[in-house]
Amino acid sequence: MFANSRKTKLYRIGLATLGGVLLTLPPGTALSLDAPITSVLPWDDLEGVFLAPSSSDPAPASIAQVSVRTANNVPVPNAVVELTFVGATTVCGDAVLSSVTNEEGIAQLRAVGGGCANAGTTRAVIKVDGVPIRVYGSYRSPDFDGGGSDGLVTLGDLIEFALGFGTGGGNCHDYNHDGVVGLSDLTLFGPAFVAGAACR
Ligand SMILES: [Ca+2]
Ligand SMILES: [Ca+2]
Repeated sequence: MFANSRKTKLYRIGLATLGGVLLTLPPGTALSLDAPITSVLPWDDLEGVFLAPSSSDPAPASIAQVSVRTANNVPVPNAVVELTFVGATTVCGDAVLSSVTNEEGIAQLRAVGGGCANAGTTRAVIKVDGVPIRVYGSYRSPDFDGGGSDGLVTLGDLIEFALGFGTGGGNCHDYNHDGVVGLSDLTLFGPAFVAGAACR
């Protein structure tokens, strides 16, 4: 039930933003989506974007499936899905920040990179055909050593993770936004560190 209310909140943010965009669009601009039914998984569940530098076995949480459907629940193919960040982010060359929905209305984004941005009303935005459908308040990554990101998950990031373990309060390594750096975050940090994730 909590998850549903969270998703409803995200969707309302999307709709509110959509309303703002509609008011600012030039006259005559056509929109292919009126009130889209969308999901962005797993980032909706994590309540933010999870980035990880490149590795041979990419972190599943860094790969998002964006589902776009009309208000009547019909898949929307050929829609351009774009992800942008607001803040100091490291984006690796093999990141996929723009994609097109297939016949099932699904597009895949790959947040390959690092960095952390918190305490912002707009830190990451996903648009469909230019219309914002998600506005996330943060993005987080194992590649963050307390000062920034360098495209590598190394000892400095491990130290920062370890220092934060068991604490909360908006820590950059609380990837699932449950208020504490815990075991669920370790399952995301560990593989990136062990694999020596590094930007290509
Ligand atoms: Ca790093
Ligand atoms: Ca957590």
